[in-house]
Amino acid sequence: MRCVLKLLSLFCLFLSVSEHKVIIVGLDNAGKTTILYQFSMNEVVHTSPTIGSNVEEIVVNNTHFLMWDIGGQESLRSSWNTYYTNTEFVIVVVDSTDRERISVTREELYRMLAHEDLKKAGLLIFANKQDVKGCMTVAEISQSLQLTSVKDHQWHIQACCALTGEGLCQGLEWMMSRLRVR
Ligand code: G3D
Ligand code: MG
Repeated sequence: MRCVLKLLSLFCLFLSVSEHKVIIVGLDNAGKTTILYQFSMNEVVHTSPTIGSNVEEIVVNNTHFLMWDIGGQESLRSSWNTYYTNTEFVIVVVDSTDRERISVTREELYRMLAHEDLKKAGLLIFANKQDVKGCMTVAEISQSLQLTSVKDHQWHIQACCALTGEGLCQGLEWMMSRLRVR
């Protein structure tokens, strides 16, 4: 019996070590759900505004990510923190065409980074919709989000286009590289 329990706890440990929890946040319309489905199915799906959350398991080179796509409308943002426990990576999706609301993203970003449950989480920012002419560049978004002032979290910003999938793999690779150096 003791042996069975030990095996069971080792198995649980294995599961908890091999699966990494990721939350995908950002304002509504940023492209979160499109990104999640690109990761999970490699195809463009027709999304509708997410009420609550979607979750998918993504496996890359034997590394399992459990990705939660959380609704970004203003009314839902206050409940983001219910998803934070055990989160290893936060993916913030920015609509690079939405200059008006980048300051709202910044406020939400710093509110999140200050949260106790995300103290150790890595931060990946996707500058999405890079296919749209005249959109903000990675440099502009970094500056607006004041990323150089983020010292207590590992972070990376990646340009992408969720419609074609361009840039998404590089983002995942950064996450994998963070896991390797732990
Ligand atoms: P959300 O989950 O963050 O709210 P969605 O966002 O994934 O639902 O995407 C919102 C809209 O942006 C969708 O358009 C989607 O097709 C579009 N979109 C997502 N990524 C990109 C991108 O990289 N480039 C462009 N041009 N559009 C993108 P609709 O028209 O379906 O509302
Ligand atoms: Mg959505």
